[in-house]
Amino acid sequence: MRAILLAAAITLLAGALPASAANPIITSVYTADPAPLVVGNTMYIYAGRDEAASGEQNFLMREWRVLSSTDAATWTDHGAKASIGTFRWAGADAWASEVEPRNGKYYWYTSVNGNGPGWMDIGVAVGDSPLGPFTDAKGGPLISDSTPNSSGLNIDPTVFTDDDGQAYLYWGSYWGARAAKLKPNMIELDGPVVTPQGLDNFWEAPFMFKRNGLYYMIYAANDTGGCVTSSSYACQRYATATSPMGPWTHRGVVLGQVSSTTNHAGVAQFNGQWYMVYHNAQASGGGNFRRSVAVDLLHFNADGTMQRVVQTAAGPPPNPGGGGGGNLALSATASTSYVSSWENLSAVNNGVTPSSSADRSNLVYGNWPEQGTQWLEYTWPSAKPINRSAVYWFDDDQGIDLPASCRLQYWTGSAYADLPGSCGTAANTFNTSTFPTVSTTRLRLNITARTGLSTGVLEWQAFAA
Ligand code: FUB
Repeated sequence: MRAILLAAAITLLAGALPASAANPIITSVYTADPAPLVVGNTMYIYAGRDEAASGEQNFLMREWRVLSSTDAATWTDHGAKASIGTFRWAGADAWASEVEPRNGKYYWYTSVNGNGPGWMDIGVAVGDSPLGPFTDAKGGPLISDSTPNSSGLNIDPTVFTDDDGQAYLYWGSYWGARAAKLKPNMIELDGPVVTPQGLDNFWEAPFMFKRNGLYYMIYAANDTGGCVTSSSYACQRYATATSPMGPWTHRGVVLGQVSSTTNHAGVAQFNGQWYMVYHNAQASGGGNFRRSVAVDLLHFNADGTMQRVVQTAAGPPPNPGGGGGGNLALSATASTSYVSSWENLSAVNNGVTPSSSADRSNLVYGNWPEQGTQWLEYTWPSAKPINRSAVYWFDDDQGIDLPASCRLQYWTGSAYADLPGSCGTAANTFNTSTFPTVSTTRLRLNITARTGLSTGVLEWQAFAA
């Protein structure tokens, strides 16, 4: 008992509260406006804190907190790492924020109510680590109502740095999205404020990221044409572009209405899996001004469009990665002995987590009408240290069934060698097998069908040791 109390005391002294592995991810305080950032093997979420009393009809927000996880399922609250007091020129309203790394520093862009003319401003704090400590980086607002062509409400910054090092700031509310380039110092605009085109029904809360060379912008919209049941609520629509300043092409709704009126979200890839972080009013005693951060899986289709996020109470399963190495299948080239012409080999490593072995909502790989033993193989241009595989079988209850058996092999450089252990043939789950680390450019999955049947795979993962 004393040991347990001591451990609890040490945790409290360290200022970090362990949390549960379900949605909402933190229930000790109300948290809102989450923005994710992955650094190494940790996902951080930067979030505001809702302090409004029960029944109050206004935001009371005075600080920004940092949450972190190494498996995207169990979260630690590190407490407030910035607050209104971080900015001497500000006086209220610690609204939505986002952190962007650059040159070993972490720039925290915040919506905050300055003491000067106008209402909301965007400030920048900077720290040497994802947990700070953070101090005001500029000594005044980066964006205010006096910035030429600024938004009707200057809140909700999102900063994205492209591969060439150019950083972009998007922000805005009241249907007024705005964008500007940032100088390399990250605290000054580099050129005029522009009004991005193509963000259909934009209301507020932009969040920008890039995947496979395509730029994505998710943002809150509040139209009743497929977004929400009442315009006091919001959904997350999204648009894509081939250039960071647009023009953007609207693609649809990626997160439907949530239980709070506001809807604010961010996206991150972590250990090979994509996630959406957002907020809702689901915590006990929660409400529109007492919101809580939730995390759920985000899936992409083969054409780069996003599936609508399924909001869950359970949250995502733990994803500790392969010793921090992540799912190497995502960077592998897949090949096979046979794929049915109406099905897709690319299904096996498109990063999807199926909901069951009958899940046809994404691409599927199947080899009907071939029988006997068929194979799938991953190839990498250079050798990878691999010690874990996980395969999710496809079963269409027709010609494709769970396999009778399977066997993993790796390429030694001159021949295929068996990996020890069974690779598992269970339905509705990832069949995980671990083995002593091999360094190889090819991993092969041999699949032997049941008599008279063929086999299929929804997803096959391979993890780095
Ligand atoms: O939390 C205050 C404001 O509500 C945010 O800045 C908006 O995005 C909305 O979530």
